[in-house]
This record gives sequence, C-alpha cells and structure tokens, in this order.
Amino acid sequence: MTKTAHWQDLGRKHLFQPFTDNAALQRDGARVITGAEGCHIWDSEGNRFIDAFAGLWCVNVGYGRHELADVAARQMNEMPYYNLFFKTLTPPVAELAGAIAEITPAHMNRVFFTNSGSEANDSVYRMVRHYWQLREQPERKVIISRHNGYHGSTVAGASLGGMSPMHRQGGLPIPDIEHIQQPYWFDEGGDLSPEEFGLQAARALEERILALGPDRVAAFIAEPIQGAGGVIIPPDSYWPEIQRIVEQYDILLVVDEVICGFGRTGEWFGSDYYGLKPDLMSIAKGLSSGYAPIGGVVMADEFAAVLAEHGGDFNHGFTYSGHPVSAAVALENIRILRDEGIVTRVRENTGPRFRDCLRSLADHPLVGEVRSAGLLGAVELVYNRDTRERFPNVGQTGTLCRDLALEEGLVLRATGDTLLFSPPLILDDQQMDEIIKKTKSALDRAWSQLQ
Ligand code: PXG
Repeated sequence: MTKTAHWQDLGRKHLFQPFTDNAALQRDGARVITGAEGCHIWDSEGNRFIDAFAGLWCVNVGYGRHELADVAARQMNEMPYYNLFFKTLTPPVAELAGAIAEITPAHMNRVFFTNSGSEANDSVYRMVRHYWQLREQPERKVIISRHNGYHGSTVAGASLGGMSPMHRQGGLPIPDIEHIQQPYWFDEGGDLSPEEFGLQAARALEERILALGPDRVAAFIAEPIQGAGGVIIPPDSYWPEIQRIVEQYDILLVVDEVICGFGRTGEWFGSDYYGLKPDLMSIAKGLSSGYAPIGGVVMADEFAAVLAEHGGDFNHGFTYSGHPVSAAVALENIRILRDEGIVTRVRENTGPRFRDCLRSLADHPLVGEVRSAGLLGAVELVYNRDTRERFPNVGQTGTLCRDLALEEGLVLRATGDTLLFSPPLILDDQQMDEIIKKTKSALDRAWSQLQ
C-alpha cells in the first residue's frame, strides 16, 4: 500500500470530517496535504498547488514562516501552559492584548480570548445578554443577523449564522435570533441599482427592529463582507445606513472580523474599511495566520466598563482562553504583518492590482460579475450575462470550475456558482498572474464542456 493509500484508508475508517459528505469521501478518498511554503501547498503524491484560499481564509502571512515556529517552540519550552482564570495571566497574552489594542479602532481596548471564531461568537451571545441585564434592560434579548451570514458551527454561532443547511441539522436557530435580508445585489437586487438595493437591505434592519419593538433588540451582528456566503461586498450605501440605524435605536453593533480582520481588505479590519464603530468585534483566523488556534472578542471601552465594573465574576471562559503558545504565535504574526508592511501593501499595491486582474476575467462568457476588496475576491458564474440568470442546477458549474482549477494546480473555493478568492496577503505579482491564468483556463475548459 502506498503512503497516500494508507492515510486515506485510516481516514476512511476513523475520521469523520467537517463540512464534508463523508459517504462520498469513502468512495473518493481525501487529498492528503503534506507540505506548504509561501503561497503553495503540496499533496502526498507530489502535486503542487497555488493556494488562492489561504487554507481556509486564514494563512495571511503565507506558509513556512519559521519565526512563527520558533516562537511557538520557545514558548513551549519556557512555559507550555497556564491559564487566565482566577487572577493570573502570562506574558505573551498580556503582550498580545496590548498589540491588539494598538491596531483595533481607538475606542476598543480590551479583548477576551477564545480558541476560534465560533467560540468568539458564542462568547458574544453571552456577553451581549449579560450587558443588557447589567444595564437593567433584560428584555433586550434578540440578536438580529442576516440570511447567508456565517458566524461559526457551535450552537450559538450556527444560530447567529444564516445558513439554512446548517439550521436544518439540529433544530437551529435557538430562540431570540432573527435573520434579515443580506445585501447581495447580484442575486437579490432585481431591477434596483446597487445603491437603491443597499439602502433597502439596510432598512430591513430598521423594519425588523420596529416589528419586534426596539426595547427587545440587543444587537445586530454581521460580517463587513460576507465570506463563506460568497464574498458579498455590500453596495456603498449599506453600511452607513446600518450604522445610522444601530445608533438611532441604541442597538449594539457586533462586527464579525474573523475573515475581514488582519489585513484582508487592505485595512487592519473590515471596520476600518467601512468606517464602522463596533461595540464588539469577533476575531480569529488571520490573528495567528492559522499557525495556532486562537480567537477573541474585542470590546469597546464603554461596553467593557459595564461588564467589568458592574458584572462581578464573569462566569464564562475556556481552558485555553489565551493559550500562551497561541498567544506568542499571534503576537509574532501581528509583528510580521506590521513590520513587513503587509497590510499597507494590500491597500496600495496588491489589492488594486488584484481588482484589475479579476477585471480581465469579466468578459468571459461564463462570468456575470467580478468584485473584490483588498485580497478578497469573487467571480459570479451565470447562464445569461445580461439578466444575471443562473444555470438551472445551481452549484454544478461552480463545482465544475473548482475541480478543473484543481487539475490546473489551483486551489479556490466555490459557493454555489460563485468562485471565491482569498489568497495569502504576501502574494507577489507573478503568483497573482498564475492564479488568474489558471482560473481562466478552468473557465475556458468549463465553457467548452458546457457547450
Ligand atoms: N465567523 C466568520 C465570519 C467565519 O468565516 C467563523 C466565524 C468561525 O470561525 P471558526 O474558527 O470557529 O471556524 C468563521 C469561519 C467556508 C468556511 O466554507 C468558512 C469558515 C469556517 C469553515 C468553513 O468558507 N469560517
């Protein structure tokens, strides 16, 4: 048996894999990824791929950064574990909290650590309710979110998210979570201009607040740009109107920065990109560039003061909240992003260049729209370019293009008939050209197969 067959066999017998049809995997076997460097990964058969997806939207500084491995080893040798419970802390966690406060918006200076984005959003759920109890408005319980948003896989995370295939498994969402329209002009905008549609989608929030009664609504949670939902970049009219509405009704604004944070849009956070004033931000992924599991909830000063000064014991936390090894890795990762000017480079150089490169695909007969923000991008595949009509079996063309791209040596993601790009932020011009060239061949081959 080859090594690949051996690992696939073990996987078939003993693994149950996330977001995977495990029966199909029994037939097909998994791809075994064994190595990675910069923007590339290798499988166990020696095939090399350019990773236009940065793992799972997370390897912002690219693979193979020895500085990150070195700080992890140093921290493990020095002190592999201690916790933040019962009035203790560890140096890397304190340093990391300070570094996060420096790069987050000026009014946000405290962070609660978790191990993932899902745990961050579960923590948000509890913090928000705790906050309104302390403000003596316990009836403010409802959190409003959006259809097709993604906020994680835990019970609260999946409930806050608006993914119906997730809700169907396990009877979600839990009570007092409401979903409103997403600002997805390409699919849902009809004959409205993007600006008109953006306002309409934002006003769905106000309508829901009024329907529920403003004194029942605790918070609105959203990704600045929906990632897993399809890199949905809202029209320019959307976020200013949302900001107006949350302020008018005194609703907390929770910005899920798990994908948009740490330079993805060319700013440190999606909140900077759109000029938002969040009360809470969920962070994970790019915080450590995926090298170690860590996430968190960053709190506005006013919010943190209510919990800290009036809340007594905060009865919530994880054994690994602020794990020192993950914290040391995240701290070094932020240093790399800052000292190497990676975020600035995405804003001034690679982001605009990526937009131009994607535009070169816009005339393809399969393509209905291309869009990007920094190094987040999407290509919409359509049956009819003029009417934005999709192919009858939505998802088939996206999957076909994704599989053909893989044959070309390119990893990207398809959500329905939308191709998604989220490459490492260190991508150079030549690598960007390689991604575009391989995407174009995949589109050409898909087009000729569909004829
Ligand atoms: N919020 C957002 C915006 C995310 O994208 C989470 C929270 C949850 O983070 P954790 O660390 O618990 O996974 C995410 C994660 C996909 C895909 O198919 C995306 C995510 C996770 C799994 C699959 O694109 N995003």
